[in-house]
Amino acid sequence: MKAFPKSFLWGGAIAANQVEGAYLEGGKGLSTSDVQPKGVFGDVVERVAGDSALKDVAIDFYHRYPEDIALFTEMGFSCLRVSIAWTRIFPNGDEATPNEAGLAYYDKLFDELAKYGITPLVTLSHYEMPWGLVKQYGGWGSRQTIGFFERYARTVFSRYKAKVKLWLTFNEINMSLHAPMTGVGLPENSSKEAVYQAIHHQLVASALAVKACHEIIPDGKIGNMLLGGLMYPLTCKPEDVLEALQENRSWQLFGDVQCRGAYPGYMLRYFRDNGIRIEITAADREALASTVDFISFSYYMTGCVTTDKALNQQARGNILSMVQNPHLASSEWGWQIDPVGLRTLLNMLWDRWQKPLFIVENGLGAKDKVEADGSINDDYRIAYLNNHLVQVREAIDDGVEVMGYTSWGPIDLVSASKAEISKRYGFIYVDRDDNGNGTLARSRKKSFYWYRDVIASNGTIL
Ligand code: BGP
Repeated sequence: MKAFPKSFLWGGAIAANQVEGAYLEGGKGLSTSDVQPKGVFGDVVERVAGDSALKDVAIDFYHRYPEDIALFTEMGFSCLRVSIAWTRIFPNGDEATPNEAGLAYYDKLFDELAKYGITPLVTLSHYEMPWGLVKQYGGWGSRQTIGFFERYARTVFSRYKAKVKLWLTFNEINMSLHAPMTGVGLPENSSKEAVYQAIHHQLVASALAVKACHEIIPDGKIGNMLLGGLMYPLTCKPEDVLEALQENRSWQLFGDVQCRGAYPGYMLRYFRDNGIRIEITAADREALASTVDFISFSYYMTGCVTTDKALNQQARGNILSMVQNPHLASSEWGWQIDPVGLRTLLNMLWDRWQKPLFIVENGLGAKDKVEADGSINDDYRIAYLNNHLVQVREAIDDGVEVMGYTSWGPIDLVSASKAEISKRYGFIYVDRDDNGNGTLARSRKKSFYWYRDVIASNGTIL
């Protein structure tokens, strides 16, 4: 393959609640993720200190980050996507002053990355928010949460402005629509109107974070983060094509607001047709005008839609359901594998928004087998990643501006949907099972050496 652009960032992506553990250390407060021991799409259970769910320790990145960053360095990472746990900085969410121990922790983490010349890409909120804000204020259902989030964002921008230049607001913000508790801290059975109002608050907060970042870190860049849920029409029947357009708009909506600074006409029609009344103030409209510098997204799979309900053989992602594509194979979890779709999506998003794109999640969740000699021959993972990266290179040739690629879970971590570790994404194996047994020792899989060579060759070995 032709080499990738010289400035292309190569690395991996992790999230605080899936790797750190230490869920009550350093003054941290409980987050929504901490009260969802069965996964961030699962039920909420009140927690008490000392519960030993898998997530409470996760892979102990909180303590072991120097060892893990050394391994990422060995693979040649130029970028690591991490998230800050909001509850390490504001444990309940509404404090007047931040928690110094939490701030100091991320200082050490960013210093460690700087030591190896790894650029941090930092998500402000990855599938979690302070549980205190949910209990006391109703999460993003409350306008007050906008102010609490803005204070948190301004605090971390001011603290890390010399260390972090690349930021993301909310992870997969479009999932707020499908998983209210995870996204906006609302009960799962909330009305559409309540969910869209909460989403509106989150979109305003995202825009205020963009504005704050531009003020505090003038040489920084801040992007949004979408689940890139590309849907195809199952047939060429015009109704199916229209259905696919609408389905894609259900997530593009978020990007439209974040990139263009206002709600698109199709959404206003949807609100009208469904009797949904959202409170949008003049100040909100002014805030939304602060648009992102770049777009980031996750990409794992594609699906099909049709108006023909009889054809609804369901394929599933984390929480999205869709019709099976007869031309695609699936992962062990039923996620339909579609490398070409990544090229299509990159082109689609570039055509739509004309802003640089960053693929901040992509990867294959699979069960790995440790051989008697300790080796792990994950050729399936290598094939998946190789085929997707080939399509990224094609898209760059198509003229799409792609800033970089961070594969999901470069080290095994706790799955967001299942709260299990046996669904592994890593180049680095972590010795821990779904019951929390294991030494937490790290070891290199076959894909570790492959990814190292891909990065060293800037993609030419693909
Ligand atoms: C994305 C989330 C990640 C991650 C990934 C894989 O939706 O942003 O947090 O977990 O999906 O999903 P899972 O962990 O369920 O396999």
